[in-house]
Formats: sequence, structure tokens, C-alpha cells
Amino acid sequence: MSLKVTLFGGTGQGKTTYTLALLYQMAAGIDGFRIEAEDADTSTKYLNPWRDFVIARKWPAPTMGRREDTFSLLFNNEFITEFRWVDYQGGAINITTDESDEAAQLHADIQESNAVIIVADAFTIATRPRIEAEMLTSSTYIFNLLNSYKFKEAARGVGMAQGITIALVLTKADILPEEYKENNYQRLFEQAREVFRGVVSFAEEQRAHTSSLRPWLYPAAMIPVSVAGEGNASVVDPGRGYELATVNLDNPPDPVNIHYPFLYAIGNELDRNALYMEEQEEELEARLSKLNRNVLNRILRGRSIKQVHEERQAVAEKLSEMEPKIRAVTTVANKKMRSLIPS
Ligand SMILES: Nc1nc2c(ncn2[C@@H]2O[C@H](COP(=O)(O)OP(=O)(O)OP(=O)(O)O)[C@@H](O)[C@H]2O)c(=O)[nH]1
Ligand SMILES: [Mg+2]
Repeated sequence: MSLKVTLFGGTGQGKTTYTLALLYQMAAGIDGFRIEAEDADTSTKYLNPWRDFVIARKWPAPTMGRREDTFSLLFNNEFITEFRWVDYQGGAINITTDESDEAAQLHADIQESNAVIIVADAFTIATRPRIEAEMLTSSTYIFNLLNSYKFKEAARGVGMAQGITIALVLTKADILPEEYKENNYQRLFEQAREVFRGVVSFAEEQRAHTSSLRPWLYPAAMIPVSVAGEGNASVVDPGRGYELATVNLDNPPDPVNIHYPFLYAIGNELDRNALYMEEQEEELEARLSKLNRNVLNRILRGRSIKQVHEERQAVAEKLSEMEPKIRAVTTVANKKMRSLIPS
């Protein structure tokens, strides 16, 4: 069984740094949860740049292309699920599928994902004029992608199996101006909702129809995180235009809130399992046949739609056996995250 989590966001928003910190923490284990990479080399690939960060205080290099790895998630040493983790170069969001394989693959990843983790720089959201923050976080591109691959069917009532968990990770929280941290980050949350208002209003609309659609069809929440930790990094230059802030790591990092978005994403997806079982083969076919060729080919990878459907059914059956363990995952993370929809 395998769940797919795709992590994406604009250039320089902190995706790779966040991933390195998350995988490091989860490899050692946190709150009973632990992950294992499929082989020792995969762990080494992630641990090396993390070691350079901790010891040499060197931020990771900008990502080239795309990276996908498979991990197992364990709770109290019991296997819960396998998941695939995908990290992108920020630029993949801003190109079309006929211009680049990367972009076509990103579109396919989103369509196939059970959960997406959107990474956006909290410092940019707080310090840039709103319209610039929208461009730099790529919030409109992100809404466009989610809308094309996940939201539209739901609006038309096609394919009840639609739905996706959305976790918005607000990075670099340590360097936020004080007024954005006050009252439990209230001002940051308000501005993040503005910048990502396309996604927020979609989730809000879905929530309004809970009589016909389950409320957990589009769980969406956000949280400020920091890999550096409070007071451990300083802004050398706040940046202008396309240049984001230049930041110095002054002390050893002490990451904050890193694992919650991940557990939220995994937990809610495990919880939503029944929906997979409801999707008929014809529904899947109707949904996939609307995609452009470049994207569809990447989803099928030589399989027929019938095979894809059978694989999804098998996952659904396994998931429904796991109800009790699933509860353990969701309760921890749900409490920590702030709903994307204002209360
Ligand atoms: N203060 C602070 N700065 C951070 C933190 N995480 C990332 N940064 C800054 O953000 C920069 C970009 O981080 P990356 O993780 O490389 O961003 P990315 O989204 O992977 O970028 P691309 O791969 O180029 O798309 C880093 O070089 C740091 O300057 C954090 O927790 N605190
Ligand atoms: Mg990167």
C-alpha cells in the first residue's frame, strides 16, 4: 500500500530545508512516529546535506529537477503505511507541460496525490506587498494547479472520490517581525489566508455543503514552522524583486513544529479511505480522460485505467482495516494545525 504526498511551492520558499529537517526528525522518531527509508542509501542522501547544514551552517543548494523517495511510516514500531515523498524545484510550477517534462510530472503528481504540502515563506508573506507575496509564493499558480486537477470535478459533482488534504507550511517563522508572531501568529494567518484566498475560498465552499459532501473531503490547515529555530538565524538582507531574504544561520538549528503538517497530511488521508472505495471504474475513467496526454501518460506509466483502478481499490481495503491506528495519527496533528478557513 502506498500514499503519495507531494511537496511543492515557489522557488526558494524553503521546501528542501523543510524536507531535510522533517526526514531527520522522523528518522530518529517523534511522538511514537518514525519513518524508514526504503534503503540505507536513501537515508544517506538526505542526511548528508542535513549534516552540512547543522555542522557547516550551510543552507541546502537550490533543487535541480525533482526527487521522489519511498518511505515507511511506523507508529510504536508497527507499520502503518508506505508513502512516496516528492520534492520539486520551485521553478517547475511556473512552466507549461508542453515546455517541460518536469512540469508535466508535477501536474501528474498533483492529480495522483492523496495529500499536498504547500510550502510558502512566512517572511515574504509578512514583509512584501501582497501582490508581490502572491507572485513569490506562486500562490496563484498553486491554486491554478489544484483547481485544474482536484477542485473542478468536485464542483461539478463528478467523481465522489475527489478530495485532497492540503497542509500549508509557513516557513522561516523565526525571522518574522514580532507583530506577526503576537497572539499566536494571528496576523500571519490573516495574511496567509489573503495570499492563498483561492484555495481558502474553495475549501470554504466545500465546507458549506457538508450535507452532501463529507467535511473531510478537503481538510485544509496551516502552521508556522522554523527549521532554524527562534533566535538562531538573522536576516542579512531582506531582499527585493525576485531576490528573497538572505539569511545567516548563527547558532545550531533547533527545529519547531516540523512534523505536524506531515502527520496531518498522512492522518487525514488515512481517515478519508472510504472515499476511495466509492469510486467506480467509470468515474475514474471519466476523470482521467479529461487530462492532457502529457499528464495522463505519466499517471498511467504503461498501465491501463482498469489496472490503476484495481490498485486503488486494494489500497482502500487495506486502509479500512486500520481505523484504530489512524485515529492515533490524526488526533495529535489536528490539534496543532490552524484551519485555513477562518472561524
Ligand atoms: N530564517 C530561516 N530561513 C530559512 C529557513 N528555511 C529556509 N530558509 C531560507 O530559505 C532559503 C531557501 O530554502 P530552500 O529550502 O533551498 O528552498 P526551496 O524551496 O527548496 O528552493 P528551490 O529548490 O530553489 O525551489 C534558504 O537558503 C534559507 O536562506 C528557516 O527555517 N529559517
Ligand atoms: Mg529545493
